[in-house]
Amino acid sequence: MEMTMRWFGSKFDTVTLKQIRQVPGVTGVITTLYDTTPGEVWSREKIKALKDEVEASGLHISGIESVNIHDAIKVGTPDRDLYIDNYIQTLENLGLEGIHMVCYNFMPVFDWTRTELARKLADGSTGLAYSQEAIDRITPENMFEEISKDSNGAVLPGWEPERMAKIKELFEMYSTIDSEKLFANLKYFLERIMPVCDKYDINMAIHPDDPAWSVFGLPRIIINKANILRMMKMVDNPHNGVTFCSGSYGTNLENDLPDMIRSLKGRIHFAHVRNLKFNCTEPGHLDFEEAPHLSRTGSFDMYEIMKALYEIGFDGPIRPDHGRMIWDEVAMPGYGLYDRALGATYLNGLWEAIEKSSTRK
Ligand code: DNO
Repeated sequence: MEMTMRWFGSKFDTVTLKQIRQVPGVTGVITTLYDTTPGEVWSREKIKALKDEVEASGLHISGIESVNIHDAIKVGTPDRDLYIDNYIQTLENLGLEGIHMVCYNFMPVFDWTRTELARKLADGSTGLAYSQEAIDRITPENMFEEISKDSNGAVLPGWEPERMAKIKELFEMYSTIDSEKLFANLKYFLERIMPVCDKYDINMAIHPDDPAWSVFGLPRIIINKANILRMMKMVDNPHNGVTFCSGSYGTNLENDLPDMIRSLKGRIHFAHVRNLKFNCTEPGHLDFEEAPHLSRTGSFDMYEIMKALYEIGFDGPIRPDHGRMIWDEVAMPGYGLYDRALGATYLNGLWEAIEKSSTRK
């Protein structure tokens, strides 16, 4: 595996490449052209400029998170082919610049969904949190307003104001889409992009829906083992793979994370590893917060997760996922420097221990 950190670009991120370069063991960044809109072609020049900037810092681009999918593709409207053509062009330009991993998601309307971006945790830090009771009380529009208040001025990925301004329209667009249609539209999209992925050896890594169930009545399909295996099979090409995100699949406690990892051998192209702490697991009152990475501070056994990745021979990029805000840092919620650097160091430590004890056998 290669340890990486997500970086949103110098115009958008409070964390610098220089800082990332100094986190022990981090050699690459996962980045994006954050000011492009879904459906737009990424020019080779812009990709090259981003690559040059990253490489000048002593790091390299380990993958893209995300090249977002236009709603026409998810909904399957008649103009979807035009947007798929643009996506193919973007993939080609990335391939020509030597970038081989692309993370994306197929979630309708919202990307990840949390009800709080700055819940005060017991140690005085703040972190992202989800409460079912809060979701049941609010409308999608209110949620956007609530969330923006705590965003520290940052534009959150998947929650861009221009997009949220059209939220009613978006819900309308998806009104006839159920899980089966979403699966069919995903299949159509994947079948069309596989040839360019084969040509440039680009691993597509679908991100799970977070949380791993339907929210506000919208269908969500990348939520459990059965559905991802169905997705792998429906377009059975090694370039059709997944981002294994422990914090997203882990929202549903029925998901056995190490078992899911083992069942996806060869198809995990990217890993997001983080912990959650469940305060209440009763349906209807479900409540969790994003804990520090360390196993005993949350509900997951991070050693078992890393061990499963090691055992399947995972060799793609991995990144610590959302961090808390600690030490008075002001940054994009989930994406400050300090707690993610602690996460990277802890995950590197687990990996080293797993690797060494396994060679000794
Ligand atoms: C949240 C992220 C997601 C992820 C997208 C991938 O912090 O993990 O926003 O980047 O779902 O397209």
